[in-house]
Amino acid sequence: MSGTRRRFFQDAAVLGAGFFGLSKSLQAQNEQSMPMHPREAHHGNGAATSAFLPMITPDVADLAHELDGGVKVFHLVAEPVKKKIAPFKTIDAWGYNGSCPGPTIQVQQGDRVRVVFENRLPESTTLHWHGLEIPIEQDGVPYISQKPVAPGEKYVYEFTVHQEGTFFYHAHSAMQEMMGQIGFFVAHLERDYKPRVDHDYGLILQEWAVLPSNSVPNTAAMEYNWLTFNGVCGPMATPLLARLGSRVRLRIVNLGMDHHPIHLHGHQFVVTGTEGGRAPESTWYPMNTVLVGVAQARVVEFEAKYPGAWMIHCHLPHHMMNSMMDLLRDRQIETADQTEAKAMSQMESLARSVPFEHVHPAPVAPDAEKVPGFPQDAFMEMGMDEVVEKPETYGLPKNWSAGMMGMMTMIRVLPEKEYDAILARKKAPSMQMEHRHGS
Ligand SMILES: [Cu+2]
Repeated sequence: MSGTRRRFFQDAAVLGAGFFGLSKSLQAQNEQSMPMHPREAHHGNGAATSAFLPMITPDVADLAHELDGGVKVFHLVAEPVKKKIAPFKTIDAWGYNGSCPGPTIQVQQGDRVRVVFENRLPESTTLHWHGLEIPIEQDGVPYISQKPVAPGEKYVYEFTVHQEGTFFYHAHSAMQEMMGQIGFFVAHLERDYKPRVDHDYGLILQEWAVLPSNSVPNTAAMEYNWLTFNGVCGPMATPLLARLGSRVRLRIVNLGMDHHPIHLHGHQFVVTGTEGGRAPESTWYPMNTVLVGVAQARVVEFEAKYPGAWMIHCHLPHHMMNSMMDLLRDRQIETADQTEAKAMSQMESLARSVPFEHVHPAPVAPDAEKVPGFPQDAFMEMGMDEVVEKPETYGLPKNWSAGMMGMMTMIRVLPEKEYDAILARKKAPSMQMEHRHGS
């Protein structure tokens, strides 16, 4: 794309924002005079030097690129990945470059992109560029647009990205998709939209059917017992961070069998984009739950107005839990009737057998087992703060991890000092250790 054409798109975007956008952009300019440095939190290496604000994919790395003339060259390798999705569950997923989901690719609108793809899977595969308007030879559909890439073979994709927005790459084979073969492909504007955001985060929604004592996902299943954001369940998902008063963008994509209503606590957001790019501001209206359907991207933005640790989670009840059945291992479920005392004691012993130190912080009534239906969540809620400790969890209330399960993470809206304290811990991980030993 020529510079003139690119400028036209940017001008159109700013004009399209209208009066509301104008006042917001003035406000954003004022915010810029405040010491806000969200870029310092970014650990990606592919796009960190660009003018646009890179997206952060918590728990997933960015894919670095090299330049060949004007072409950004990426290397992607499809391969099996041992993936720890919860402290007590590691699965045999398939992904890219040792990562599941695959590493995040970030480019700029107008870029020429080359992806040197290598297949180290035991079967043939391709790479599809979901949502991108590219020539048919680059579409990555086996037999239709190309020959399947055989095990051990390489294939080179190359195209110009004339769109902006939230896209993704995935294998174009149903079972491989359900083995985990997806990654972000984000195309940025040269400068951000107005109002500009201070934080930009990406979440990939996936679901897994893995039987107890098994590590291989059942890709033919219709029911799922493990639900992940960026390949990890709560409480392993790394909390998102936002400075109090900042504007946050969340990009959410779904490649699974179910649609996920993603809910944000304590704030209202607007949907500013889909898998097709930016939505006009006239279409924005306040909400706090957005249904992210299969193959869709939903981009939401909000002002982080209220300090606290605010949940972001799928609201389907079965997607808000981890599979306790895994703790059964080689034992059998003796009864499915929860009113039986035997079932209750089994669940309790199950919960106690988790192979690391944890607590069940919520009290139960002395005669709980006399109440039909008990237990429900009593032994599901496991405090394991130390097991999942990292700089981003610093300062959370004791036993916070007992409230996090399944497709669940949080955004911590933090006043200046607390935000900076966590940033300091991210830069010097040893501080985290000192804290643990000192307390
Ligand atoms: Cu869900």
